[in-house]
Amino acid sequence: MISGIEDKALELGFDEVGFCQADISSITSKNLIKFIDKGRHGEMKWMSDNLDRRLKPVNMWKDAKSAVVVLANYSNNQNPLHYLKKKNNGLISLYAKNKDYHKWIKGRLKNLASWTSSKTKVEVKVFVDTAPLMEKPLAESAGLGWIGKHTNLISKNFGNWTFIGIMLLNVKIFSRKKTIKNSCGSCSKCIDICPTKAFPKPYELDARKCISYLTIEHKSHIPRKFRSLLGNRIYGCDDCLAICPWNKFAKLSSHIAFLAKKELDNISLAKLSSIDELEFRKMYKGSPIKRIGRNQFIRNVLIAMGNSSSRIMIPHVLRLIYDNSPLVRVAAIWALGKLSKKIFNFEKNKNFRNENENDVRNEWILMHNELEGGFKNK
Ligand code: B12
Ligand code: SF4
Ligand code: SF4
Repeated sequence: MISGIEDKALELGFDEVGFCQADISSITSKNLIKFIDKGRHGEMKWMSDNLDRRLKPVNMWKDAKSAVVVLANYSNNQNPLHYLKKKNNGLISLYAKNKDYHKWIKGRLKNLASWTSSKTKVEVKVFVDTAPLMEKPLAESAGLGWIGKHTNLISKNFGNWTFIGIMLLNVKIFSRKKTIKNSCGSCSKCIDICPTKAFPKPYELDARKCISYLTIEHKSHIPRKFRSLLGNRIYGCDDCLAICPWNKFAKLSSHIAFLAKKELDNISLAKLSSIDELEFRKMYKGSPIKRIGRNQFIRNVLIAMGNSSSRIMIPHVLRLIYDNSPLVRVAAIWALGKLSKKIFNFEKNKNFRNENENDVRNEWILMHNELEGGFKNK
């Protein structure tokens, strides 16, 4: 049965397949509890809401006995670190430069599930990302790689650029691959490069500080202390993955769905800042970016504009001071303050009095204080 499932999964397009018990170690479960207790999941309330189910696969499906773990390689052969210097362009993380991987993986896993049930009497359930399952520890147990100090799975076939998907079975099958020894050694490149110091310790991440969380999962204003550190990253972050020396094993993905789509890659911030709701939905149809919505996306774009030190951004930022969304207005005020103190002061005098939203009024005050110290509330 194992080789049948493996062959079918590879035929469906997955790049690597492994098998393991549908269980995670008690240390892993304890670490997840510590992560939640410390509040490191931030606004991702779904992580604490379904904690019980997340702790063990059997808590989600009592008949689960083993797991088929699949990897999909999404390497673009690009080094995202090079794009950090292009400050007038928005940097989207590698995984989001084309189609939404959830759909890609789920479709194929469902196919694999139907095939497995039709060929055997086995019951199956499929999962990718959104389900309360700890995918990385399962992939590690299935012998597909090791969890590095940056907390992601590293594959000796594909480096850092893989997605994980899981299919649970109600029968016992055992891994044919040996677990892979952790090969991080004394390296600490991922910890050192992190712009927001999001790793309290190696192998531990405080999601609240991670740019991936701040730009994607965090729905309200980005805390002021992180804004400058975002640079031009407007959706996700790849720094800790990109610096990892094990990317020497990365190879170009064979899946067109994951290769960078030209019109989504490296786009001018000025151009992005002008898109409205309709254009946003059209532009990011089928991409994971669509899920954050236009306002949150423009919030991220504005923070990057503020970090660009480029005065050509000013007219675009100015227009967004009058946007309907307070989320956008706050980011626009911040960006304007970063780009021109003179124009900021002029606009503040014009707009502060008419602003009804407390968060936005507060941003005028805080930015003013940052630029001058003290604020006259006229
Ligand atoms: C929540 C989540 C996030 C959060 C938190 C990330 C994280 N490291 O947990 C945020 C939004 C920040 C995020 C970011 C990213 N994510 Co994400 N994410 C998830 C999700 C949904 C759950 C992960 C989870 O359970 N985290 C909870 C903590 C406890 O887990 P952990 O870090 O793995 O914890 C282990 C150790 O770090 C350690 N530990 C953790 N905390 C503590 C605390 C103490 C005190 C101790 C001692 C130990 C310890 O023990 C744990 C068990 O081994 C998974 C999908 C899934 N269902 O598994 C995808 C997933 C992990 N993400 C993925 C990706 C691709 C990313 C990004 C690269 C996207 C991007 N480019 O922006 C970044 C990478 C950032 C990073 N360095 O991790 C992939 C990773 C694939 C791979 N090869 O590993 C996954 C598996 C999705 C998928 N289906 O492919 N993600
Ligand atoms: S994804 Fe970026 S912000 Fe998040 S931990 Fe890695 S380097 Fe830090
Ligand atoms: S950069 Fe170094 S420490 Fe970090 S995951 Fe890669 S090998 Fe491990």
